[in-house]
Amino acid sequence: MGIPIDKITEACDRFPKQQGVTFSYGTAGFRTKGATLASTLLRVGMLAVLRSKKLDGRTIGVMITASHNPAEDNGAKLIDPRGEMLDPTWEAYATTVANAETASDLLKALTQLVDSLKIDLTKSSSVICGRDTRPSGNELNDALQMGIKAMGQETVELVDLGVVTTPCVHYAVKSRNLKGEERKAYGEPTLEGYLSKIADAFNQLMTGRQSTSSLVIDCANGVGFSALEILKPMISSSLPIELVGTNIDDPAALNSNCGADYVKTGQRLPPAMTDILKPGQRACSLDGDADRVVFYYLTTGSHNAPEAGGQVQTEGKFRLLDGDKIATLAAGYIGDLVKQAGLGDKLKIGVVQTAYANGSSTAYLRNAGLPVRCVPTGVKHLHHAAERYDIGVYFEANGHGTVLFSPETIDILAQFEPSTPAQDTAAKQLRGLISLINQAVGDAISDFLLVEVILAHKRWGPEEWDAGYEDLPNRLLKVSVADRNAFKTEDAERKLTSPEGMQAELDELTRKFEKGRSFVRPSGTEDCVRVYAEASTEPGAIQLGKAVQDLVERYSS
Ligand code: G16
Repeated sequence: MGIPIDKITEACDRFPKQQGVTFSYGTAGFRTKGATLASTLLRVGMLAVLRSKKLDGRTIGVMITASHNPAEDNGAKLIDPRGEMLDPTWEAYATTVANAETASDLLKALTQLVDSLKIDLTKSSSVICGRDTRPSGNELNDALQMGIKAMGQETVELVDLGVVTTPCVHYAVKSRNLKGEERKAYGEPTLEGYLSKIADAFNQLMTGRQSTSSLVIDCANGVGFSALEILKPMISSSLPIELVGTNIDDPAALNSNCGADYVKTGQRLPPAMTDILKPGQRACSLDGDADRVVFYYLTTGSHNAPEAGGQVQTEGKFRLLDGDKIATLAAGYIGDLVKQAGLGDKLKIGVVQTAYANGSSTAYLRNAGLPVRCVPTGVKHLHHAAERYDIGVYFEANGHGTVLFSPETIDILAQFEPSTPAQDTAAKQLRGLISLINQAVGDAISDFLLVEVILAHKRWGPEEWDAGYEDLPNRLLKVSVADRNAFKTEDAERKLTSPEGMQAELDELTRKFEKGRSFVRPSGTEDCVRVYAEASTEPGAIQLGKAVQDLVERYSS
């Protein structure tokens, strides 16, 4: 049985590739203007079928989203059978197939793939797809499904989850690839199945605890709102939530003046929170597909500000609790539970960060005796690194992350026989966390519930959480350049190898600032170069950021 030439050709005629446009599978899959992507989604559908056939019919996922990017952008992520990101070797195949200009180029590329990987086309295949609220989502979904059907013919099982969050698709893929009792224990592969699984775990973990106040959640005017409307009544007895950023009917509102990226990059409150958030109340922002979250609050009184020489009296000052703060909170709490269970010698915890992690967070974790690894940006890199630990905590500063419990750790906890009531309580907590925390990928919803559980158990408000360490002042800048690919990096993106000579200049600049640290890397999701700068003082961070921005502009002109 060969590839279905007629159907592929027909599908290619319906969704032709724009000549001269080059697509690449970047940090989080394909991502660009939604209007140019139909041909890519068609090919992603075909590739998903081949990947499934190659893996004996195991379910593969496709999520149509551009996450934190503006509404006119869109993208596609392929999801592997355990709910993890696509195997890196297939990223290259995806790029090749997406760039085949004509139907005959595409047929050639697909045939080559089938031959070289010895894919048995008679095998059945299974694909689950979902999309966020973007206006281009429907057309791209049509293209995707046409690609799936063209390649899968009568042997494909296709499940369309509709408009859902990205983590829901990851979860559903993992669930669908489990069988019988295992699936029953893990949860049903639907949005409702997912939300009721984490709501049950959350309510269990919150038994006898009370949140200090309601949590205000900015849904970024995206799909997170639809999911939270379903979740809200399920958790209302443990945690009252107030939703803002709920306008999913106006496409232009998505991620605009709201959302995790707006808050983290600008270190500011979303305008919709201004009249709602009270000092000392917890708030968080999701992004457009609800796979990342950052927390924040307004101060109630004095806070520690080394840049101003110690304690300063302020009320209503914005304070960010980003992915680094979530990682330190989670690693500390889980580490304590492991010790309380008497498993400190058996279960080792490690933390994975990227170069964007604030220097203070890394120092704090190391001082606490935790191993910390730095890997390149992208959930796929963090996830794999975290899998090496018994319990791997990974978070990007921008709020992407989760906590992974290795299969051996899950077994140890399942079979654990406590010697004391305290050990029993700690082990139960850990087992509850495994159900609450998305083990396939970071999820804004599961992550904010995790934070709420920890704060409720510690009886902490946001200020107590924040007091762990003081972030070094920092700046995150986007610089438009003619060709971002001219900027190449090594050492987990902390050093530039190209343009030649630029890293030496950057080092020289950085040395001028106390605790100065800066790096430059091309974005994998936007057409820009990102600059990160931190220093011991606020003016220092601003000055260093600006100087590095000037350097980027000079080298790109
Ligand atoms: C994606 C990735 C993240 C990454 C972010 C920014 O997030 O999943 O791992 O941190 O892009 O990447 P870059 O700096 O390369 O543009 P999202 O929320 O857009 O899917």
